[in-house]
Amino acid sequence: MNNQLKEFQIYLKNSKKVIALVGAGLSASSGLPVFRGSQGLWKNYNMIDLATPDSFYIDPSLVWQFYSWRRYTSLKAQPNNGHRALINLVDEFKSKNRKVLIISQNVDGLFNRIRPKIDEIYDIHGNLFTLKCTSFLCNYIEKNNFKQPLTPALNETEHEFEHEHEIDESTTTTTKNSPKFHPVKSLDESQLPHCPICKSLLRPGVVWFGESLPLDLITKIDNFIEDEDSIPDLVLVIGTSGTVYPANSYVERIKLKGGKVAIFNTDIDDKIVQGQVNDTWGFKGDAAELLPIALDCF
Ligand code: BJW
Ligand code: ZN
Repeated sequence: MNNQLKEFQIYLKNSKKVIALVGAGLSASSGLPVFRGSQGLWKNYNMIDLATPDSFYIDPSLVWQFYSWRRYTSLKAQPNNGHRALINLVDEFKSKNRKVLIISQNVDGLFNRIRPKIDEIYDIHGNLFTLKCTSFLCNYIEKNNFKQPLTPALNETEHEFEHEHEIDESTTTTTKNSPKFHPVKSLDESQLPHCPICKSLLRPGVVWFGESLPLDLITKIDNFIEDEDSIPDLVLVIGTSGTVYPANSYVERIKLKGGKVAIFNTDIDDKIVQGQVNDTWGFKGDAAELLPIALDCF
């Protein structure tokens, strides 16, 4: 067994308090695209440019088509062994009365497909299957809405996904028709999802740039990290670029408290992988393959 892995497993086995920060890379091998880099495109739009209140305000039709596609791809995807390994870690720690918290930036709901409710997993960026009313005067929120398509006009996103890997017979060459090559439909606001109470436009229950994260979760995370009676031993940083605040700030805060870091990512600095960075392990590769091995040490 590789020395780094052995050392990490001994440390994990003796840890009393562990946090995992999860990003899109965990769901990559379930077939869901990440946000940044060459994979982070949808119909030639940069995915992160669509994750803003301004985009929705300017063009709700465009943003709803994007999220309808995200809902559909997430529903079609299956959780992978990385999700399962993390749930096993939660169970293992709870059974030994140790503390564990999974902070997930993913909105795909894949953990919940394994087990509907896990108190130790916080979806800090919301969930694709939650719908919220856009009216300031209305507090309508619907959770676990898996209806697809949400409206008849949003149907086409499914159709496009089904044909993503079609063979283009007109040119007799095999093309991997990415969804980015399909034009966006122009939909009237009346064709988008509306609030059953006040009839205003509904929006996806996710956290966009410039929006506040759920305050209850932020407070619980702060308390978990700052509790002076039990300092975090370790943070697992899984499939995230660590570019988004406040999620990225947790790693630094845990380090400052003396916690060690273990990174699971397809793209890691060589120095980290070679064990040349203090208190940091780096495991380079697919998180869905690495986690079941690395976390299997109890
Ligand atoms: C693999 C792999 C495999 C691949 N195995 N690994 C200036 C102006 C305005 C705002 C700000 C500003 N400066 C800072 C801010 C705050 C802002 C922010 O952080 N901006 C930065 C970009 C600069 N943050 C916010 O606005 C947050 N709210 C907030 O802070 O409120 C207070 C405040 C407001 C205003 C100003 C200041 C403070 C809210 C952030 C919400 C982020 N929302 C999104 C969209 C959610 C809905 C949706 O999914 O559509 O969340 S953005 C997007 O990024 C999404 C993700 O959860 C998040 C993180 O991305 P992630 O998961 O890291 O994905 P990638 O693609 O970046 O990385 C994937 C990684 O996986 C890579 O490393 C790969 O190598 C790896 N990988 N395959 C393992 N198989
Ligand atoms: Zn409403």
